[in-house]
Amino acid sequence: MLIRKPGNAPPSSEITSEAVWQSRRDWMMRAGLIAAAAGLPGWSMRQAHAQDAAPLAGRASPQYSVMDKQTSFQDITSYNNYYEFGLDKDDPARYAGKLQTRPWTVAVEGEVLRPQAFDIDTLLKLAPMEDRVYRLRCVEGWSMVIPWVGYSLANLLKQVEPTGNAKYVEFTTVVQRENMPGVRSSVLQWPYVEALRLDEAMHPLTMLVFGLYGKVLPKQNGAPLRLAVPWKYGFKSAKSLVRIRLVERQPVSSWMLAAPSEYGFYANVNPDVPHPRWSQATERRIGEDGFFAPKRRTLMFNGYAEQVASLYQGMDLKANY
Ligand SMILES: Nc1nc2c(c(=O)[nH]1)N[C@H]1C(S)=C(S)[C@@H](COP(=O)(O)O)O[C@H]1N2
Ligand SMILES: [Mo]
Repeated sequence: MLIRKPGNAPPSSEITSEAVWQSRRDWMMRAGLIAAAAGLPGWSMRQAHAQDAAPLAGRASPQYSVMDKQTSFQDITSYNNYYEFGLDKDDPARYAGKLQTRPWTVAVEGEVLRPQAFDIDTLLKLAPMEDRVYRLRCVEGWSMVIPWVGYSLANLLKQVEPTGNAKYVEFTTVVQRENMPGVRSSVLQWPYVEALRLDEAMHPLTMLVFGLYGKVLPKQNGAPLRLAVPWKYGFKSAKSLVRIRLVERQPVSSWMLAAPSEYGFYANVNPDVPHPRWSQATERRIGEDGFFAPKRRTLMFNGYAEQVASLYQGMDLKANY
């Protein structure tokens, strides 16, 4: 088990090394200035600006952090899936700059006693921010280790008081047609919709994320707030949330609509259940494993079995993929 136990927590400087940060940022700024001086438009300049994010402090949360080597900020923010901005891995970093993240409200509604529209500035203060290092395993076969900043989604769900009829939680993400070149394509149905069972949504590991590496979340990673559900494939961790609805029946997600035999509702990381077109037994850690590196074994529930396996007791995880 690779979860940190309380007592051997690393100093928070290890989680967010400001010195490393600063020097990387300086380098990027200089690279950006050189690009501008050379008359090079675009990508490198935008990269430089994208790193100019405001700090967002959290307290270290060793009990919910893994000890794996953290993926670099550069890789986390330049190798993305955010289909609203395009299908290529560098499209989100290239185009997400136009995303408008203020004003921003999140409607929390449905089977709740106190439905409410939360302003982003209210959500930023709703619970203490925590630094949590999570694994992210994409269904495509790559993985990263990301130091998120945020808090358990349960903090928000408790505020609205779910009724006895609430069994599932549906997450809807933003559509800004004029700012999102990818939504002209019909690879997925927009808005991007994901969902969890209520007990999964209430699990303390399920995180509402506002930042990474001690900074406000970059737009390509789902600003101003997104989910992180570390024991499920990455597509469950919906970005740029605008609505959270508690419902009685299991919602149909965008990925289930697009390819029901490939993407199920549960989408728990499971090395024993292959995707119909490829194995899920191994993965490539971005920034560490080259294409010729020995295969890294994928862990059941992405290594979080100790915390979450009990949620699925008695369930056939091959049928409920
Ligand atoms: N709205 C939205 N959320 C999304 C996606 C997307 O295309 N649109 N892609 C998902 C997928 S497939 C993954 S692997 C993760 C990637 O998160 P990251 O770019 O922060 O690493 O975001 C998920 N959330
Ligand atoms: Mo993914």
